[in-house]
Order: sequence, then structure tokens, then C-alpha cells
Amino acid sequence: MFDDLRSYLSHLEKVGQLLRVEEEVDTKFEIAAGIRKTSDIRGPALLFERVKGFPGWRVLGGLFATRKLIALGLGIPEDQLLERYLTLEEERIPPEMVKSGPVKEVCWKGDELDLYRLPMVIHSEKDCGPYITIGVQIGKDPDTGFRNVSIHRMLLLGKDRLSLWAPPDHHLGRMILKAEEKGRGLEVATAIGVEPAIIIGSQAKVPFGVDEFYVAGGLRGAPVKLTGCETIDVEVPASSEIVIEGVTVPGERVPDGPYGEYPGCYSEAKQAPVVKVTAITMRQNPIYQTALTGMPVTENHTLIEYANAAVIYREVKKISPEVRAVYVTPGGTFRHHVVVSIKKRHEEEARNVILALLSLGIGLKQVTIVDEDIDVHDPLQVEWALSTRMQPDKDIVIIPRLACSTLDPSVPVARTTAGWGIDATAPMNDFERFKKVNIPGVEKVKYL
Ligand SMILES: Cc1cc2nc3c(=O)[nH]c(=O)nc-3n(C[C@H](O)[C@H](O)[C@H](O)COP(=O)(O)O)c2cc1C
Ligand SMILES: [Mn+2]
Repeated sequence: MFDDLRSYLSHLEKVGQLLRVEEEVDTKFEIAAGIRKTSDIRGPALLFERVKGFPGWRVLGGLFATRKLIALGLGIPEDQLLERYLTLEEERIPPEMVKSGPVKEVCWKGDELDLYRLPMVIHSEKDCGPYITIGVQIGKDPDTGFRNVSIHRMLLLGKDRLSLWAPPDHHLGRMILKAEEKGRGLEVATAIGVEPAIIIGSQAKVPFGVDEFYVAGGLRGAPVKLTGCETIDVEVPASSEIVIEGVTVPGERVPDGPYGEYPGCYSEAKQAPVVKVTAITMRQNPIYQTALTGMPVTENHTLIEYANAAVIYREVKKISPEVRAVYVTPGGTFRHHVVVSIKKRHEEEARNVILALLSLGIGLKQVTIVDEDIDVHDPLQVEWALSTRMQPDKDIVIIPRLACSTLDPSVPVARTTAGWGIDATAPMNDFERFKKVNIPGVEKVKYL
């Protein structure tokens, strides 16, 4: 596995998946435009080597722009990703503490501390300002002290002030509220530029109380190395490119948004907590990393795909043990729509699966269930199942008003959605009539 971001980038360069951009780029739109294009053409990750107004800085973007890049980050062949991820996510290797690390090479405190010196990027046209979009936040629960690791965007507010978009339905948001109830701020470190397993591990849908560094350890097959911060009691990856240390300001909220979000639309301004920065440490010649969110597919989507697919797969398996495959679809923003293939043993099994998935609260709005002979990854086959194995008056389930973490702009009330499920499986006792037409010997045709 990779010890730090730099060793991973060398690996990517060797396999032709990293492009160094020599042309000078502006932090306003130009970097995001490059990431948009590479995401759309399924191109390489981009290392911008000349950033206007930020001499000496490099900006990395689109590190997870494609599924291929996720596979490279985990060192798993692309076609085995879900299968291997399901096992590795449960390995749980505890992190290891080290005295110091490269992230301590430079330290800004007091007057030197100035967030405007970091090449923060303005991404989409109507975004309200420059955001840190792929900082990994590390915080500790005020009651139990367990660590949480997750990613939340931060808007640049001043020399030493950032917003932190961590709503209460995410673990860090809950910790911020718990600290406020005790009349305190929450100490939060934000690590930018870490090895891929930490980023991917931070997205695992594990319960409140599970330290995602354990998950990252399992994904990389070795402990994540952590070191203490300078001004707060939080541990961070010792080889991070940059770490921003800070404390939330109890009770303070600032407007955050509009911002181009994962459904492919802008989210409106929301009230976000504020972080007062206490120190910034970094490597010499640091690499600043940014990530694009917006119309699928971006790295915000690819990074959530396997975390979501894993939690869905495990849920389906409880009800339908012979589940064959699950696919959270790109057009469904990798969150709103899942296609599941099952081998049913009860005529109505699909309906139970639909209800279980809609109640998960992870943002699912549409659940399509197909038989095992349908390839869930092939939209043609899925639509064929809908066209030939489903009658809308009896095979659709609609559930109004479900709590879930969606940013879908069509919902009438924030974080609440209706859900629908489609049972596109054929009747068990009459399956013969629904079978695909077959021509013997297609596999023997050698001239094509
Ligand atoms: C690039 C990227 C950006 C993200 N930005 C945010 C964000 O701004 N706010 C948020 O609540 N979640 C954001 N997320 C999703 C959370 O990091 C993710 O749901 C995480 O698993 C939450 O951790 P938790 O389960 O410990 O709460 C982002 C994810 C990625 C990959
Ligand atoms: Mn968590």
C-alpha cells in the first residue's frame, strides 16, 4: 500500500493515470474546469504545477474522478471492487501513533497563520466562494472521546476562519452540537492530501462510535500512522500534505452556499458552524488537493459508490440471502437509485427488500428489483425487465415522507423524501414465459 499521497502519485504517473499540467491556471473556475473535463472523458488525475498567485504551490484535482482511480487507490482490480471492498471494510486495523511526521516540516501560528495563502479553489459558476472540498475532518466525541473521520466542505471566511458544513445527521455535526451543549467548541483537525485509503475509508457507512481510521487501516492492510496536533488534542495522519487545526465557535453560524452539489444542482445557502483556526502545519512544497462535486460523475460520486453499495448489499442479504448484485446508478447520483438483482424464494420477497432499502435513510429514493438473469450494470437489460416483467398498477410501491440525507432539490421538505420501489421480477411459478429468447451456439461464433 501507499505510505503517503506522494508515493501514490508516483504510482499513478507510472501507470499513466496522472497528468502534470504545466499551463498556468487560476483557482477561480480553471482548475475545476480541468477536473470537469477529465471526469467527463474518464481521464487521468490532474496535478496543476503552476497556480496563478500561488508560487510554489501545486494543486491536485480529480484524484478519484473515475472508478478506475478508486480501484488503483485501493490496489484492487476494477471488476472485483465491491466484492473485495465488502470484506476489507470489516477488517478494522487500529491506527499507530508516531512521534512526528512530514506534516510537521512547516508550522504557521500566530501572525503567520493566513488561510489566504492556501490555493483554495472556486469550483462552480454560482458557488459563493472558495471552498476546501476534500479536507478530512478528525474530531472526538465530547462524551466518549472516540474519533470520527469524515469529509465536510469548508468555506473561506477570513485569515483564520472557515465554515464547516457538517449537518447533525452526520457524526461530526452531532459532535459539534454535543460540545455546544457543554458550552464548548469542538476541536477539529482537517487533513488535506492524504493517502487514498484514508479518503475512501472516511466514506464508510459505519455507526457512530466507529473510528474510520480503523476502516482505512483495514482497506490498506496496515495501520494508518497518526501524530498529535500542535494546538489541539486530536491525532492526524503523520504524512498529510497540510493539516488545519481549529476549534468550532459555540453557537455561531454563517450562511454557506449556494454551492454546486452532488445532485448536479446548487444547494441554497445554509447555516453552517464556524471553525477558528489555531495552527496550520504542512510538508515542504505542499500539494493542495481539491475535489469537484456537481453533475454526476465526479469524484464526490465515485467516492461514495462502494460505501453505499456495501451498506445496501448487507441490508438486502438479511432479507434475500441469495442477492446477486447491487448497483447504485450514476444517473441516480450514486445515491438516489439502486438496482438489485435477487433470486427470490417467495413471490413477494422483492417488496420486503424495497421497504428495507427505502427505510435505510441514506438517500435512496428509487429501488428497482430484478431477477438474477438481469445484469444490474446494463441499463438496457434493466429497462427490458421494466418493460416485460412489471405492471405499474401492482408492482410499484410508493412510500411518502421518509427521513433521509438527501440534497435532492425536488423534495418538499429538506432531508425528507418520498420513496418508490419497482418489483420488476417475474412470477416464480410462471418464469418460463419471461425468459430471454436464446439462440444456441452464439458463443461458438468465431468470425466476430
Ligand atoms: C469529496 C466529498 C465531499 C463531501 N462533502 C461533504 C460536506 O460538505 N458535508 C457533509 O455533510 N458531507 C460531505 N461528504 C460526505 C461525508 O464525508 C460522508 O457522508 C461521511 O461518510 C460522513 O461521515 P460520518 O458517517 O462519520 O458522519 C463529502 C464526501 C466527499 C467524498
Ligand atoms: Mn462516523
